[in-house]
Amino acid sequence: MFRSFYSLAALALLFLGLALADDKTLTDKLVNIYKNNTLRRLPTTGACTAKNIRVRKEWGNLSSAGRLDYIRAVKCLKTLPSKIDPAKAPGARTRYDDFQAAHIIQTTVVHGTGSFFAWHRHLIWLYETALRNECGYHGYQPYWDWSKYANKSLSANPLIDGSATSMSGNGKYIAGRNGTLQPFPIPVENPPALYCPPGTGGGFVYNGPLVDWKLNLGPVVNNVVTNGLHVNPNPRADGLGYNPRRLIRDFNNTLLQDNTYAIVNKMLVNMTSMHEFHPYFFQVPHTAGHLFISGYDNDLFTSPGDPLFYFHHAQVDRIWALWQGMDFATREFALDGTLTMLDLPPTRNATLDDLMKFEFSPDISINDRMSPTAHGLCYIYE
Ligand SMILES: *[C@@H]1O[C@H](CO)[C@@H](O)[C@H](O)[C@H]1NC(C)=O
Ligand SMILES: *[C@@H]1O[C@H](CO)[C@@H](O)[C@H](O)[C@H]1NC(C)=O
Ligand SMILES: *[C@@H]1O[C@H](CO)[C@@H](O)[C@H](O)[C@H]1NC(C)=O
Ligand SMILES: *[C@@H]1O[C@H](CO)[C@@H](O)[C@H](O)[C@H]1NC(C)=O
Ligand SMILES: *[C@@H]1O[C@H](CO)[C@@H](O)[C@H](O)[C@H]1NC(C)=O
Ligand SMILES: *[C@@H]1O[C@H](CO)[C@@H](O)[C@H](O)[C@H]1NC(C)=O
Ligand SMILES: *[C@@H]1O[C@H](CO)[C@@H](O)[C@H](O)[C@H]1NC(C)=O
Ligand SMILES: [Cu+2]
Repeated sequence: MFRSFYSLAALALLFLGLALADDKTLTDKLVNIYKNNTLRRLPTTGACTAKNIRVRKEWGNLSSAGRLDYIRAVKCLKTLPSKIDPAKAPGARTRYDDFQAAHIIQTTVVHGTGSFFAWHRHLIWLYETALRNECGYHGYQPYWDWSKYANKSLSANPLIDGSATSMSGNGKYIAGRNGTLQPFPIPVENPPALYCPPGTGGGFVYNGPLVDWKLNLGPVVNNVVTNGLHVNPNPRADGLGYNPRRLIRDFNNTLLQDNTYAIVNKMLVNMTSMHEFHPYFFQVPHTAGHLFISGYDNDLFTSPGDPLFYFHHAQVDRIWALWQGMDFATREFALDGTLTMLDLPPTRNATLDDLMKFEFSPDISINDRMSPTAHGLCYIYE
């Protein structure tokens, strides 16, 4: 009760006091409230305390050595053998592919559903753990702060500036393209479709550490509108066959107008119920971040083929954690959504007891991935 009162009082004060402050200042204040609320309820001894909690940082806040260590570890995952049952994903060749395979298999039940946030929270944690335990990475999963770079040139973001300490840059520009249209993945009447305009790349990634990056799985979605480069279809309809190819990107900064500090603030302060927060977040800023990266050969199913996926989804996880941390009493265990994407076709609401599947890793309940500081998790975002 006290905690809840404290948080609401703090939010009310922010309303009055900071109405005129700029958007970034308000986001910083909200981050501090989240950190405060997260740290002050941790026990002083035990597995997760304010002293030993792991800190996930914005990529620009990692040292050069930290960035190089991360890049090395991601490339290492691409050299280790796959562990997933080959009957599930015969095209998976590397450890990196396992995570993408799990995402492809689970796509239609973990997007626009009640498990969307919790499922991706666990996937990122499994990925971070593999980078650390199997490839000797010393840090934690960094995130991409969309808002920080939303109105700047692409080269202002050290994550994607194409330098040796970035995750590589844009794809080579290909003019005269039409954009893509992703059909809804489940057969329903009058299905919604997702259009992505052509951006500023469209070709293969040509600079930075990922120039030789190979995708093995997918694509799954056959884009209705053709684009710049021909992408061989996967030998299997489910996209889980072997289809080695290079990485395509098609950055478009304009799409990040849906990801500004003002929008983040509105979500954290004014979207007080999960029933407002989840559909908006899933459909607008989350989708915009994906479409920023690429419009084609980077569909809803196969998007973890590009390592930028984990930075985007760490930021999605961060904004959810911030939202929860504004007022744990009312928000920590809030769920919204059913078992089917956008409730098409209609199904029952998801519950905390529902199990989520990871294919190469044991099932886990939604309940056990609601908190970043419980059930074996212990991290906070800067
Ligand atoms: C965080 O908590 C400390 C004391 O625990 C307090 O002094 C500080 O003002 C708090 N900051 C925010 C942003 O609430
Ligand atoms: C980027 O996205 C905007 C907004 O959807 C669109 O108008 C524009 O055509 C896209 N492409 C480029 C190169 O700006
Ligand atoms: C774009 O669409 C037009 C009209 O449908 C078509 O003629 C053209 O071939 C398409 N361009 C590409 C690159 O596919
Ligand atoms: C970016 O610029 C546009 C147009 O000038 C403005 O409306 C928007 O608020 C700006 N966004 C950020 C994050 O500064
Ligand atoms: C929340 O909504 C109120 C009323 O519409 C508005 O004045 C305020 O600016 C909003 N706050 C944020 C952070 O968007
Ligand atoms: C399902 O959840 C929504 C809000 O997310 C709620 O309005 C609705 O009443 C719930 N349905 C049932 C049957 O509990
Ligand atoms: C980056 O690190 C500095 C110094 O530790 C900190 O003050 C700042 O808040 C961090 N920025 C972000 C975006 O986390
Ligand atoms: Cu996803």
